[in-house]
Amino acid sequence: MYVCGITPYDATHLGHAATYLAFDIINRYLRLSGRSIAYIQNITDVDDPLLERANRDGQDWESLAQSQISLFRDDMVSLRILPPDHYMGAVETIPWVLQAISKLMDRNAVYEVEGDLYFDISTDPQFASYTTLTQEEQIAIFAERGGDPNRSGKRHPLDCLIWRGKREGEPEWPSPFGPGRPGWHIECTAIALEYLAAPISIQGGGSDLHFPHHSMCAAEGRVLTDKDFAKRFVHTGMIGLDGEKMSKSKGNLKFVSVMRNDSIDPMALRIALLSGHYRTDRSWSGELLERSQVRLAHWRTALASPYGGDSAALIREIITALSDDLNTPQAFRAIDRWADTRIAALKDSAITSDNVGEIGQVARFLDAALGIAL
Ligand code: 5CA
Ligand code: ZN
Repeated sequence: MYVCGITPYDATHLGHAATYLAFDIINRYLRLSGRSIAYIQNITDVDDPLLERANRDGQDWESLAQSQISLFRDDMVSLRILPPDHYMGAVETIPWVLQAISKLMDRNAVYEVEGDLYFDISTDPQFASYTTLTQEEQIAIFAERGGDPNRSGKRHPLDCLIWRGKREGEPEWPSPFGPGRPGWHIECTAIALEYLAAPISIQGGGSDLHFPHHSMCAAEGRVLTDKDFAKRFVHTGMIGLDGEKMSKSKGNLKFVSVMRNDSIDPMALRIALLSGHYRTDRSWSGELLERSQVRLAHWRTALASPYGGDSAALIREIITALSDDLNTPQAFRAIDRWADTRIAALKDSAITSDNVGEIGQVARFLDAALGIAL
């Protein structure tokens, strides 16, 4: 499983957190069901938006990236997200990108425009076969997401940059094609194929990456390997705030680290972000956080209660829910019902060996399958 990682500025907002939580549930589910899984994630630690932010703030781009990566890692730990097996930055994987570019060149899929190298999308006859967007829409989104459809000298507006030649004031690395830095899409293609054989089982990320990013990776991967790049593309819905997508460009971000500093229990954030289905766009609100805090307290009370509740039935219900395209809302409703039963039993039960229940088993299962530590 390859999941697109952060560009390390303005991390970690609740949208990022929701996306990595969804893949954490997939990771846990596959491991629990006995599959072996290699989980790879990148860090886009050199790219236009990061350099622009560093310039804007008069900050060194490397120290900006390092500080945000370290914040992100602490946020992931606090949210109890299992770390990927390999977590690789673009800067440390430049040799893999150079290899991939050479191989694309061997396949006549690369051309030069004034010192910059472009991937020629026409070399993949299936380019964009996963999208229903018209070509006009593709070009508009490509431009929004850092593409340069109007640059003269390009063969096709959607051809994407894979090596950006040296520019004054920008970081650069030596290469057989002249000094420069890697383009965005080729970074994920190269890192994924270094660890995983095509077709990889899952390429994942937020739905904002569907086009162009994952279409470009798919096309580059197909030209590089003569195989499909991924068997499945898994895309998470966008988290919004007050009806708008939470994004760096809109500046309407809620940060996990700020909430942690405000002593908000990361388990309440985990419950809040997983209480909607991972594929749907959903909205963050103070009210959702409050409801999730109450829910967490309710589950904790239930766990501390000595009475009742059928733990085996609850575990079955959770597995059934997760097996249905990771239906965490349904799993959480099952936990609510189980908690209600245990708390209601407090009123009129006497402790007997029949109604104690396998409480340790429930706690361990919620931890293993849902990452929720009560
Ligand atoms: N570095 C690239 C991927 S190679 C990137 O998109 N970085 S990012 O920092 O912008 O986003 C990191 C991850 O969070 C991506 O998978 C992205 O799809 C996801 N994401 C970004 N904003 C949101 C949001 N509002 N809701 C849910 N997921 C989001
Ligand atoms: Zn990516």
